[in-house]
Amino acid sequence: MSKIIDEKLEGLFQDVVKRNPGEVEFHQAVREVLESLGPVLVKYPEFGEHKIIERICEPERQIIFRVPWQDDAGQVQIHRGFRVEVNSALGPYKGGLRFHPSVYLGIIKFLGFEQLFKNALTGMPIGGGKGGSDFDPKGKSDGEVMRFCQSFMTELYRHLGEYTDVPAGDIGVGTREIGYLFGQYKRITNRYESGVLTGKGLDWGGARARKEATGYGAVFFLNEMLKVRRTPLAGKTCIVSGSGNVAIYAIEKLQQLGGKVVACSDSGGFVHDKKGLDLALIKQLKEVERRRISEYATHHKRAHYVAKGNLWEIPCDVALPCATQNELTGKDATTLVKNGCRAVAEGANMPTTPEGVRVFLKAGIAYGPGKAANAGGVATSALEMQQNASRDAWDFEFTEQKLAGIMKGIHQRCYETAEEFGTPGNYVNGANIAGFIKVAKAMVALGLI
Ligand code: NDP
Ligand code: 2IT
Repeated sequence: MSKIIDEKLEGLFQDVVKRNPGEVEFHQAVREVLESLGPVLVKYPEFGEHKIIERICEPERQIIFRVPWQDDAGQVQIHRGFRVEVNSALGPYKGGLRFHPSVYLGIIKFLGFEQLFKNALTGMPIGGGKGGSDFDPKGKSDGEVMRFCQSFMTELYRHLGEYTDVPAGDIGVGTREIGYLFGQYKRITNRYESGVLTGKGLDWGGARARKEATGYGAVFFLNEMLKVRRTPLAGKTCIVSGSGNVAIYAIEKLQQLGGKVVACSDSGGFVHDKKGLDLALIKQLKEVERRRISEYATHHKRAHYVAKGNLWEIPCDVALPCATQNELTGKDATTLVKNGCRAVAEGANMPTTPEGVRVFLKAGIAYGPGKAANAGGVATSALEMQQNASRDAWDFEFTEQKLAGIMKGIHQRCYETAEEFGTPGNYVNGANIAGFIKVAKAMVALGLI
């Protein structure tokens, strides 16, 4: 990279920090992408002339709104809703909604920024966006969640549409929440517009394999990385953080392919079961009863639960962070590598801190960053949109095959791009560069809009 480009990118980054004060996760996501882009600006000087990076770092539209609702005790509650429409050069804004008390603008902007490149990598016609609220669905009754979702959609609906902006789930937003959101959208607009939301239930326009897609996709990506290294997944000891939608289906696919998954977690702590996790029990506890993972150990005496413990200290061959951003630090990465971990695939968005990423890259292990490894969820959302548009419903095997093919394609794109730009095996550069070039070329073609 030339010194001039280095300085230009550093200046661009400092502008982003100045224009978006306090949004540390957004700064982190931007910095990580910019660090890959020096050689791209040398190869494509027109991206600099068209100020593509400056434009990408400024979302097309940012919507912030009040969400008032009434709890079961009759008390009025006020939350804040967000939708950040990052970029629509490749298609309608697409990306999930996160309901979690930690949500603020900086989290939604980082997620939307990552989403843009991830969506580009899938090769499907979808732009980037993200939304959510600081509402916490945990511990709320179905009625409270419904009233919140109805209030949220009463503002958001005017910004959505199957050709405009298509939300889906993320942390705290699953089929239940998507159902209430879709019901309110339908009621307000008087349109059964299935393609306006993805992650719907199978009885009302949802796609088979969407629920499984992010976790399965992360394992397909992992498997592709292992194939390059001629290492089989079967027999490997694996750990997975989280025990939500992504974690559960990552565990399922790891087990199907012969991996031995010995630990998973939630925000309270982790459970360690040396015999291998009982996934049916985890599904029952988490998907059906909405309980804490600590209860796993009350059902299986052989397992032990560690409150507030550090999951990454468990020795493993393969680690899949599937909970949340910055859950795996530089120190954790060092511990993992020291204990023999040779492959990491990120089901979550930006789960590894920049220090952690550096440790993995330096150690030369197979490291698949979230925007590549977890793209199977949004890719299958795009398949759901396809089925909705053609009023069709594909079977599970067909859809899973498509997902597997898409993940193979993403892996190949990242692998080849990393090589082309002089950093073979570096999937961080591969993903950032391949995703960016696709968006940038479309933006140049569409003119200054
Ligand atoms: P869920 O809400 O289903 O599950 C989230 C899991 O992560 C829970 O086990 C939760 O524990 C844990 N978690 C959440 N926040 C924290 C925190 N601050 N500290 C520790 N643990 C935490 O969400 P998903 O499984 O859908 O999402 C998980 C990750 O995957 C997120 O990063 C999301 O952005 C990403 N992702 C999701 C996709 C999807 O299709 N759903 C697609 C691509 C990426 P607890 O219940 O205790 O809060
Ligand atoms: O981070 C993600 O890719 C998601 N939460 C899924 C987005 C989607 O539109 O399916």
